[in-house]
Amino acid sequence: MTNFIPPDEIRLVFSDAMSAMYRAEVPLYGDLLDIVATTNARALDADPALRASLAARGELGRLNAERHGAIRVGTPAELSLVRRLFAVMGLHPVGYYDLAAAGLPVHSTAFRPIDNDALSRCAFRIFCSLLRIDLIADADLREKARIILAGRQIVTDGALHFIEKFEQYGGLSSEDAESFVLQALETFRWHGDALVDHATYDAFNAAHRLVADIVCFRGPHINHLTPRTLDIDAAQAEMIARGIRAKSVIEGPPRRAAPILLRQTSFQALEEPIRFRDGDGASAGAHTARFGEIEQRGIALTPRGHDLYDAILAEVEAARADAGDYPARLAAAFARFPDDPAILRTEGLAYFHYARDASREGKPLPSGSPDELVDAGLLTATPITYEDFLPVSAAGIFRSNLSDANEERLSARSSQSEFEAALGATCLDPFGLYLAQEEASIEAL
Ligand code: OOG
Ligand code: NI
Repeated sequence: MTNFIPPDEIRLVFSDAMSAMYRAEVPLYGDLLDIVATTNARALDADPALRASLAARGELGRLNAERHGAIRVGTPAELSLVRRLFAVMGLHPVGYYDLAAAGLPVHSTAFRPIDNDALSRCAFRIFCSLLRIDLIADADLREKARIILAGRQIVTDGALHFIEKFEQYGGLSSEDAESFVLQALETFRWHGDALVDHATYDAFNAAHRLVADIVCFRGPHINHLTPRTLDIDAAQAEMIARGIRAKSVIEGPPRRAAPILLRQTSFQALEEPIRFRDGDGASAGAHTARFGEIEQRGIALTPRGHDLYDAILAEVEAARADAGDYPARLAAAFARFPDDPAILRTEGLAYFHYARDASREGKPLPSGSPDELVDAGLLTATPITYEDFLPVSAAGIFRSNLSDANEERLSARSSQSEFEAALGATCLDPFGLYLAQEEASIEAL
């Protein structure tokens, strides 16, 4: 059993297949990919040092490829099933995001590669949300949702067969992997035929647009894909110049010399024709769910750095309603967040990977703290990139794609333990992963 295909390779094939499927289903997404390719090429031309550093890390080849996508599942059984499906392609649950605080009846995790080699081979990941059915206030509607969800099967028999084979033998042959990808793709395909009649759709929609999107269809259609941009401000401006309805504000921190965490924006979800099951026949309707997003990542922050980030973001929260003023307010508020990698490091705000300076190759190092050795020019400290998501940003992305979504906070307890029970696994702690990476680099010295 040595001829298994590495999970990273299965993920690579799967993410390319998802991209092709989504471009065919949502043509405007193809335009977004075009904008990303154009603005990335411009950014590289304008900054030879950036080009050289990306080339050195082998990142130019898949520069414009998708970095993540998102789905929404309806039940604990569905969540644990997709966890097993994603494990076949080397994706594991990291982080817990409670979105009820932002008025969304879901909580989420990110299925992602956990080590650096895997990330550099294929960085694709899936942001996955689970419906909190208890947050549907109306008891009859809640029961109706439960029955509909219990009656659907989101993974094909073929995909299930390969998931079980993977679990039994610890891998898949190349032939099996190829069939698995084709079968797995079916779970995320768009289905224009709703599972419900028009009146039922309207009732779920009135409860929350997200509930209608999750409950009324055959499965968890991929609702967006997200390529990487090297200049999110330029890409956003280009979307607007081309007349694409872009989200009004870029989520996350402002533009900075030393980028931190994650900045994201999207084009707004399209209204698409669907068919309801009405009486003996079908009736026509429309549903708004699918969009395209872009992301730009920066350095991963320590808990201390995150706390400072959250505190500053909270100060400008009220200004979000005014899209024109928001970028300036955001930038002004973040003026007190250090914007120099050396300060981020010495103040313990961000994570770094330490290595011997080229001049010390093969020579022993004197004793001293990593910071002292960096100051002495004996070590280099390279920022570790943030590979996770941000709850406030995620809520902003959700909301801008659910027109007139209910804004009031849902008074639900954050329940990571319930989520993990549904998942059938624990969500890994992102901070733990970054710290382990930093410590391993120091250990190796
Ligand atoms: C997920 C929205 C969150 C992100 O990048 O923060 C997200 C969804 O709309 O299902 O994808
Ligand atoms: Ni996203």
